[in-house]
Amino acid sequence: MDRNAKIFVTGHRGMVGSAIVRRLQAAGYDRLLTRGREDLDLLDQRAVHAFLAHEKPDYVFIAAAKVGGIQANDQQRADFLYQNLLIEANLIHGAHLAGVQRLMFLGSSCIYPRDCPQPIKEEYLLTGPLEQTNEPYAIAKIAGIKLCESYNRQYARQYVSVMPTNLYGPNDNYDLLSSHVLPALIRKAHEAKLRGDAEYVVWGSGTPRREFLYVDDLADACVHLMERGYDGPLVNVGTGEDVTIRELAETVMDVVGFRGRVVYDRSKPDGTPRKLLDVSRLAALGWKARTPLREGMRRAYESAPFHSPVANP
Ligand code: GFB
Repeated sequence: MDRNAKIFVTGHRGMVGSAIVRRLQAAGYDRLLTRGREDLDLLDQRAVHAFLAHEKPDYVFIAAAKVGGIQANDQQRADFLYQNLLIEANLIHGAHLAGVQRLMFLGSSCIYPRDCPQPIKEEYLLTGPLEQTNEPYAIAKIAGIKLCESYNRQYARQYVSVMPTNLYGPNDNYDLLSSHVLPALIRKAHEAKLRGDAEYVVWGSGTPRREFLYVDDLADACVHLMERGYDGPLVNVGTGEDVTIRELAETVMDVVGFRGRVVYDRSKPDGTPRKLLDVSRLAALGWKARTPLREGMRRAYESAPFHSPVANP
């Protein structure tokens, strides 16, 4: 990527988009294009197409999406499917109409079949049924991957898809009903510590396994792939290591400094039992995750909106 390239990062206020912006700025890319929801509604096809036709960016990163944890995905099924389909269709087709040659689409590891072999290789896509709690979101993301692939095949575009594992870091969502597990546990452990509670509640059985990637590592991988170029159609981005939710809950307690015990609320869903990504394609492209889970968790906790270093030494 030329340092003078005009780069449109969508979702720049979200956890992923803001990390991509930080990473691009640190590398000296200074023609970044961003728009808040109040200025550009990504659900509005006409507005998105007009914006892209006018700005004609050289590169587009699609980090904008309706996202959330297991409960939000399960309960807001129509919103997750509809909004994600519109966002990606408007941006990908609009980019094509505006002559954008290079685009990166961000997906998620939940696009793979629920019970596929572990670790998950890119070629397992569409080889079996999906996990029910996030099927609408996964279907929308699979449609985005296929849009990219199809514009490449029909119009010789270079639209690539990256599939990150579960992410965490600065600008994460800490709302206990809609967040992912890691920010939820950080907040619950923090509040339990402040109240002097004896225990904190973790959803499900504690046995599912998840792989966690610090979002600045993801941003680094995205920029690496965009700079290097790759043929796709998709590439997994993860650490290659996973932990049980029980292990995660205990590490969170340690990092936050809450000395209680974990209780499990088994009325909440476990979701998919395991989704560990095979990251060998990414390794062959010259990239590896750097931030260990405990270190990333410490940074996430320090940057959490409710964390005050003075009140909580
Ligand atoms: O992170 P999470 O919401 O999403 O949940 P998924 C991961 C696991 O942590 C599940 C358990 O087994 C949850 O039951 N868990 C324990 C909790 N305590 C909590 C808690 O307080 N809050 C939450 N949220 N979980 C999402 C998908 O799946 O992952 C999305 O729904 C997307 O589509 C995203 O792919 C990365 O890993 O189950």
